[in-house]
Amino acid sequence: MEECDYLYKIILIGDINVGKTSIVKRFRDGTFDTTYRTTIGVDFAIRTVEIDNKQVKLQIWDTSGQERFRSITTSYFRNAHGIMVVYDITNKESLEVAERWLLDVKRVCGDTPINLLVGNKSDLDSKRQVTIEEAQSFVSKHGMVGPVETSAKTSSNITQAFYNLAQELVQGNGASFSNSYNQEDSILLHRPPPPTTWLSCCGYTT
Ligand code: G3D
Ligand code: MG
Repeated sequence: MEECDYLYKIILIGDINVGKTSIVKRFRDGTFDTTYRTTIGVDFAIRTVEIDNKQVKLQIWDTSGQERFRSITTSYFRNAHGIMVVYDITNKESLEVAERWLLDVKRVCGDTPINLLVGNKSDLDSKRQVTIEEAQSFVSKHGMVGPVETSAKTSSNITQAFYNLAQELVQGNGASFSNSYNQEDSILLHRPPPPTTWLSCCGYTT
């Protein structure tokens, strides 16, 4: 089995329709499509990246922004190392919703996870409602990292956003693979990858 140096649990949170599923799909498969279904509760992706010569495995949880899944979703925050708080740069209200999710994270996890603010749909700059300065002040107010503006549609900054978060986690001396991998913490609504890939540490890269 291939070795990996770190494993981090990363959760994407934010309002419905900001592009969380599209971001995960773009990062995992390198594609953007408009035909997939609405996220039911929580979905799952995994990818290994190299940071400072270390193999860093990211276990990425894509949550639904729908209120009716809120209690399920918050149960996933437990043991998260990194959170991507996603809003849509063309929708000011989505930043306010992001703040509510962030407060949920703080309630469940305290200050343990590193929170990265991600403003998605940067390709729609002409419809922008949230300036980069507003995003920066949100970051300062909540002790986050970022902001990073992404577009799942054009792929702009998607990889960068995950690398930024992974880098922060590695530099923050995050948990090692053996310490952080606890399948007991997972409640799966969608099945994870098949067992052969699930069981191999860094073997599953797409
Ligand atoms: P969610 O998982 O946060 O609910 P989705 O969001 O990934 O399901 O995306 C919601 C809608 O926004 C989708 O449009 C999707 O195509 C679109 N979208 C996601 N990311 C981007 C982006 O970076 N730029 C643009 N222009 N659109 C994006 P539909 O029309 O299928 O509802
Ligand atoms: Mg979704």
